[in-house]
Amino acid sequence: MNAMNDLSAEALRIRITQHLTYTLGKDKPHASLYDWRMAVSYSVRDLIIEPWFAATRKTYEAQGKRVYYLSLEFLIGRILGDAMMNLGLFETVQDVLEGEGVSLADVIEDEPDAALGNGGLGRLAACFLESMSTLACPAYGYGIRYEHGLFRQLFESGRQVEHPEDWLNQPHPWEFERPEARYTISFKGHLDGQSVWQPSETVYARAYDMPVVGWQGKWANTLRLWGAHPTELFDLEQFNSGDHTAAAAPEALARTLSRVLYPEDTTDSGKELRLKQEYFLTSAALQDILRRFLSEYDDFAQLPDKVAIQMNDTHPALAGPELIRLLMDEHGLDWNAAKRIALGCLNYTNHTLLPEALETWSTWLMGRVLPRHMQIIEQIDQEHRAATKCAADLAIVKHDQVHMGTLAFVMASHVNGVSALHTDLMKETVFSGLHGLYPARVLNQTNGVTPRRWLRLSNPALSKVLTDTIGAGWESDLARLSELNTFEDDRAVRDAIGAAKRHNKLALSNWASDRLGITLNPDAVFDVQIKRMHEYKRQLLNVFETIHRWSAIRSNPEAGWTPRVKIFGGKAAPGYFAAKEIIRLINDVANVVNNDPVVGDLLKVVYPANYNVSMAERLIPATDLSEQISTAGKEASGTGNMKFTMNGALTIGTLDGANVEIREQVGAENFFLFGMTAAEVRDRYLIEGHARTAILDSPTLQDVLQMIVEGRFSPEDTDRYNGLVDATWNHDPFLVASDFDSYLAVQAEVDLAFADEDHWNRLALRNIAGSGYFSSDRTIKGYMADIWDTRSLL
Ligand code: H2P
Repeated sequence: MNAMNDLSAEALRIRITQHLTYTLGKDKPHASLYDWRMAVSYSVRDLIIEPWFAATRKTYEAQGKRVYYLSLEFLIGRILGDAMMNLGLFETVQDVLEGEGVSLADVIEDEPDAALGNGGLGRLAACFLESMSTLACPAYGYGIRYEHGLFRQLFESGRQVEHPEDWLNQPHPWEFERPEARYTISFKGHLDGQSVWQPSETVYARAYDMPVVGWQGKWANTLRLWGAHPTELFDLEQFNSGDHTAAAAPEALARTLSRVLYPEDTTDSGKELRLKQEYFLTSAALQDILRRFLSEYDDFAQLPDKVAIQMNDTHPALAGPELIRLLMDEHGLDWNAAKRIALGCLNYTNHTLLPEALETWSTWLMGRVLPRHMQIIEQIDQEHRAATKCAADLAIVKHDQVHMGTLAFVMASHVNGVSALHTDLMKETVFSGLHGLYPARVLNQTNGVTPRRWLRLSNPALSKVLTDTIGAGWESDLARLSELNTFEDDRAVRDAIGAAKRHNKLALSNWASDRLGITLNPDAVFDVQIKRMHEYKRQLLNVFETIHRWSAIRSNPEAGWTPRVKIFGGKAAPGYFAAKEIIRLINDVANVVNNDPVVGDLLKVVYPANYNVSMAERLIPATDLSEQISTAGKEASGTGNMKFTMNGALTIGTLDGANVEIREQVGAENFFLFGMTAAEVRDRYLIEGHARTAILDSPTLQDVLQMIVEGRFSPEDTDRYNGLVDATWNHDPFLVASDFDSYLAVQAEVDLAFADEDHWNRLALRNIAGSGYFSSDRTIKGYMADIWDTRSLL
C-alpha cells in the first residue's frame, strides 16, 4: 500500500486550487498551462515534504552512515510525472485535471527537462538517487545548479547548432533555495610561509535543495545543487561613476561558474573554468559534509564511520586534496590523520577507459588556480611513490600533468568499474599498474536503471501486462520479472506484449507525424540508436548499413523486405568535428531516403533534434531493436541497453560493456550478437592497414563508401564527406570497416526474425524476463554492501 492512496481527488483539487490562487495568483478562467503545471507541481511537492522530513529525522536518530554522491552531472529530466507516480498519485491528479478540463499529458509535457548532464554518466547518477530513496539509504546528491545545463541542439541544413538551454528562465517548483547554507570557495592567490593559502578570488556556493522521493513515497533524500554567487555584491562607487558594466562584473564573473555544463570530452578553451567548477562543487560539498558531521560529533577520527563519499568519475577527484586541506588548515589535524581519514571516506567510480576522457590538468594551471592543492597533491604523490616504489608512469604528477584518474585511485578506499567486462579491462589495461600496487581496491558494480521511471512511468501499456501476468510489486523487486518465463508458451501473454509494443509504436508515429511531419509505418522494425554522438559508439556503422539497405531496396524493391524505421538521437560535443560530421551525414541520408518514392515505406530515417531524457522515455517503449554497437572494449557499460531490454526490445550488439551481462541474463539465443570481441579488437589494431584490408574484402562497404564520395547524399556539395570517407579507408579508429560485414549479416537475421511476429514476441518476452538484474536497486544494494557499508533505514 502506499502512503498517499488515501488522498481523495477532492482534497487534491482543493490543494491545487489553493496553489493556483495563492501561489500563482491566478483565477481559474485565466490560468495558463504553465499556471496549472506549477500549481500541480507545488501540490505534489507538498506531499513529499512529510516523508522528506521523516527521513531526515530518522537519519539523525539512527546516527548511522550517510552516503554523499558527488557528481558534476545529474541528468534528472522531468520531475512531475516521476514524483506523481512514486507517490501513487497519477490517477488522482488525472481525475482532478480532467474535471477542470485540463490535460495531464499537456501539463507533463510543459515541464522543461533538467538537462544537467551529457549522457549515461549523469543519468546513472539520477537513477542512483531514486534507488537510494527507494531503498531508504540515507544519502545526498551533490551537484551544480547549471543555469543552462547542456546546450539545446538544433539542426540547420542537417548540421548541429548549439543554443543555450533555458530551463531556469522560469521558477523551478521543485527546489528550495537555502540562502543560509552558503560556503566561501576560494581560488588563486599564493601561499604564505610554508602553506598558508592567501586566495585572491572568492565566490559563494549557495545551496538549492530538491527532495528526491522513492517508490511509494516511503523515503526521500536530498539532491543539493550549488549555485555560484558573488562575495562582493556590486561596486556602487563604480556604478555611480557611470561604469555600469564594470560595476556588475563581480556578479557576472561568479555566475559564470554555474552557468553551463561543459561537454565532457572536448579539449576546450574553458579548461580553467571547468577546473574551477570541479573545485567549486567539491569544496562546497565537503564543507557541507564536515559542517553536518560536526553538528553531531566532535572527533574526526569517526568521520569514515559516518561518511561515505562517492566520486562519480574523476570530475570531483579534488575531493582527496580538498578534504585533507579542510581537515588540516581549517580544523587543525596533522597530515597523517587528515590523509588517513580522507582515504577512509572516499571512493571512486570509473566510467571510461578512453585515454582522452581521463582528465589531466597541467601543473601550471593547477598551481595557479589551486596552489595549496597542488602542494598537497605533490605530497600525496611523493608518499604514493615512496610507499609503493612504483614506476614513474604510475605517478600522479608526470610530464607536468596532474593525472586525476591516478589521484582518485590513490585517494580512494574502493575503486569500481561499471560492468564486469569494464572492471576486468580496468585491471588489465589502464589501471593494471595501480591495481598491482593496491590489489584489494578494484571491484565491480554493474550499472542499473530505475524501473520506476524507465518502465512503469514511460511504458504504462507494458506495465499493465506485467502486473496482469505476474502480479503487482515488480517495480521494487525487479528480479520477479523472471516469473514471466513461465508464461512463454501462453499465447495470450505473448500477444499482450506484442499489443503493448504496437500501442507504443503508434503513439510514437503520431508524435513523429505531428512534430517532424514524417509518417512511420507501425509494421516496420523500429530500430533505435540513442546516445551521445561519439565515434566509439559507432553511429557511423549504423548509417553505413542504412545506406546499404537503401541501395539494396532500390535495386530490388519487390524482394520481400522487412520494413525498417531507423531512429537516431544524440548530441555531439560542440568541438568534436568528427561526431558532427556523422550527424550531418545521418541527416543527409535521411533526406534522400525519406524522399525516395522507390523505397517508400520500406525504409525511413528519423533523427529528431535535441535528444534528452523525455525523448528517451518516448522512444524506448516503442523500440523493437536496440542498437548497442560500440567497438568491443570501449563502452564501459551502457545503461540505455538495459532500458531497452526491460521494455521488450531485442538488442543487436557487440560483446561490450554490460551487453555481455544482458546477453547472459536474457539468453544468447535472444540476442543478436555480431562483431569482434575486446581481445580480437586489440589484435586487429595491430594490423597495419586494417581498415583498407576490411574494405577491400567487402564489396558492399566499397559500394557504400563510393556512394558517399560520389555525393549521392550531398549532391549540392559532392566533396562534403571526402574527409570522412578518407578517414574510414586510412584510419578507422573504431574499426567500423572491420565489423561491417558481420553487422550486415546479423541485421539480415533481424529482418527474418521480425517477419515472424509471434516468434519475435516470444524473444521480447524473454528479454523482459531477463532484465530484472538491471534495476539500479540491485546496483545500489551492491554499493551499500561492498563499498559504503551502510544499511537501509526502513
Ligand atoms: C558513460 C559510459 C557508459 C556508462 C555510463 C555510466 C561515461 O556514459 O560511457 O558506458 O554506462 O558512463 O556508467 P555515456 O557514454 O553514456 O556518457
